[in-house]
Amino acid sequence: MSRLIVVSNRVQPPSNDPNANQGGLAVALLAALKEKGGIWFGWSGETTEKFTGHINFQQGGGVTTATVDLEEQDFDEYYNGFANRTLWPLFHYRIDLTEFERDFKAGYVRVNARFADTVAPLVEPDDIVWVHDYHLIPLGAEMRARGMTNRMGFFLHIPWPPMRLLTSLPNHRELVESLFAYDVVGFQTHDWLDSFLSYVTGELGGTLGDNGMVTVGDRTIRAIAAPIGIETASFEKAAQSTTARHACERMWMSATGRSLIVGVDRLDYSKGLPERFLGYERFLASHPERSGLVYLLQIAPPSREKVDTYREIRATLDSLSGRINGEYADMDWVPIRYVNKGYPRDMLAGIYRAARIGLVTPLRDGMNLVAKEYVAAQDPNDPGVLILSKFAGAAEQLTDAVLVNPYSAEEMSDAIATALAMPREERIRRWEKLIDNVRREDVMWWCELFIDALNAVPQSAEARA
Ligand code: ADQ
Repeated sequence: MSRLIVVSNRVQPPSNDPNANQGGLAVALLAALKEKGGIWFGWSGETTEKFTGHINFQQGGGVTTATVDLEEQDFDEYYNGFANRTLWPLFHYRIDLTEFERDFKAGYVRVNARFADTVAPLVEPDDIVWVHDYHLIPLGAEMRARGMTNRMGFFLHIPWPPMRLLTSLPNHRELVESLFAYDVVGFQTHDWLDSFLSYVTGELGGTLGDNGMVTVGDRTIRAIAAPIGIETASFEKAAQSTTARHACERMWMSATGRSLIVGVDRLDYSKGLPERFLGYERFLASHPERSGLVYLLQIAPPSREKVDTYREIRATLDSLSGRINGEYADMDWVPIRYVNKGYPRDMLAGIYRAARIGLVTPLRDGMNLVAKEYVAAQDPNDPGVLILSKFAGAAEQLTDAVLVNPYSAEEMSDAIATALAMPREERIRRWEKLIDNVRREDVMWWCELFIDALNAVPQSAEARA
């Protein structure tokens, strides 16, 4: 049986501790690796003076991980540079924040080549290789250039931008053409897939065949939509754990009868946090009868703090929450509780369960797992309401949420009012449809969907050519 080689920017080390705070993606990939055998390769998160290619292997829970350190310059140009200052904003439609620097691109190409050099000796001819995310788009082409003929797939966790935006990237053709080194390329939604296909036909003169087959020049690949899910069963269980119950009770006690609205996001401009605060402010202004009866808990742990735009968003939110609280708070009530830290998964599940509304309003998001976690954590007899941005990938599956345009403070305000007034029967009716999807299309389903697509690719390079 062929082994699975997973390559991503960062690697989650396997852990035998059941309370370890592992994300759903790590859990799914580790489970797939355990079943098929193989290796998870990526950056250790550490920097070193000179790149050596020395691999640190770790074993645990039946899985092997392999990590390498990168140079400080790689960290600046590849990770903080091309990945997070160029591709991340551009792919989230933020051309105003996108930085175009030749050094960033050079660092990106260099690190992808280093990854290829380091991983190539670990891969056996029958292995299937699954590469993750925007950090590693050219890795497939680099591996092919080193003679690897394995079946290879690539999954993009973030949106694919519209053609006109993508063409503003210098050398955009080279980047997209490099995707044709893979055999299967996956996107979170049909929307992102369609944007990719329209670029390929419009810019690269590609042609579309049956079953997602796409041809450019002499290369044919399969492009699919494969929406990522969460570890639903275990999240539902987490929401009923003792820790979750305590967190839930703590929230209720501190709420003293007020309705809780919760937001949980990495502190990132794509998550639409200032717009969310402004939408909530509009709600407070237009619904004075609700004053003192509701509050917003926004949990937002900082991320990517070496990038200026991330420091700026933090300053914006500090001042916005201060202004709104200054204007509306009373001696026994603050309308926004704004917390900059992370919580363990069980506790988070309890907080979700205590909330009457889950407010998930990114301006653009590949999928958004918080929306799915909020649904999984609800009490089936008295579920809360999910308010979800139309521009999150999750909106393609979670159509029974209250869908909003996150740019419109008025729509956000109306949605909050609707959700607070929503009768229990309607909340239950909507939630049952939402949980049905979150259970069916969970993270293992996603993982199998992608691996099945890769397994369906003819094994020999000649047959694929
Ligand atoms: P992210 O942009 O990181 O992921 P998201 O999908 O929402 O966004 O996942 C965030 C995860 O972090 C969730 O599991 C959430 O519980 C956790 N988290 C957030 N705040 C936390 C806190 N304060 N404490 C503890 N945990 C917290 C990228 C893409 C998404 C895509 C995922 C997976 O941007 O669109 O859904 O990858 O493909």
